Amino acid sequence: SIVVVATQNKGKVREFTHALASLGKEVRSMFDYPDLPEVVEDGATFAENALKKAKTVGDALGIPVLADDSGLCVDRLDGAPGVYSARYAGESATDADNNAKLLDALERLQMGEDTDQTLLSTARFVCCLVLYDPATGLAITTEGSVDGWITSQPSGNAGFGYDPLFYLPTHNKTMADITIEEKQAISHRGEALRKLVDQLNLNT
Ligand code: ITT
Repeated sequence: SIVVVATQNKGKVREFTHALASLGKEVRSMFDYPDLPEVVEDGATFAENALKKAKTVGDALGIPVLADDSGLCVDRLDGAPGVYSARYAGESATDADNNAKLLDALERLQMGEDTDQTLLSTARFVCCLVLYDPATGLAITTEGSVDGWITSQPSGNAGFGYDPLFYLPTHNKTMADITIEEKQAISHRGEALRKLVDQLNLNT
């Protein structure tokens, strides 16, 4: 069967496709449905934005839709970029732009200090998933997170977004150095998805 994910992020599509294949599900994304209404992501929280995406696309298609709103919260930046993670360096920022801006912000903070640390701050990835059914108006929400450090030495080509800067002490690698299977086992998205599947199984 098919699962529609209300996303235009190719990295997310790859991860959902991989995770849901083992459950016999085929993933479709917003790339497969032209002429969808524009989603306005102006919520103050991941949960609000995930619900907005799921509702906009679910109501337009008339079928249940899954949405993912996620981001990186950096402690030394008081939780930024947070809900602004995708457009941290501007409205049409690339992953490279956002990563450069993050390192710049943290390296500026370090300038006044007498240290030269590689690990610049603790941080966490957060993922909020919403599964919305337009037939009932009901939405199921789950959340996952993973703790790590922002490293001044980017590494790895796997994953997407801030993954090359997100150092995992448990692996002595960045999130972009590990495989998609390893990422799924520990990531914010993997955790949120397992919680969602658990809830759906409980309700059937
Ligand atoms: P959609 O709204 O179309 O799903 P988006 O990229 O705009 O795509 P978000 O608004 O949820 O998605 O922004 C999340 C940003 O946070 C994303 O662009 C990445 O920069 C970052 N991010 C989220 N999950 C990540 C992950 O697993 N690894 C690296 N960066 C991640």
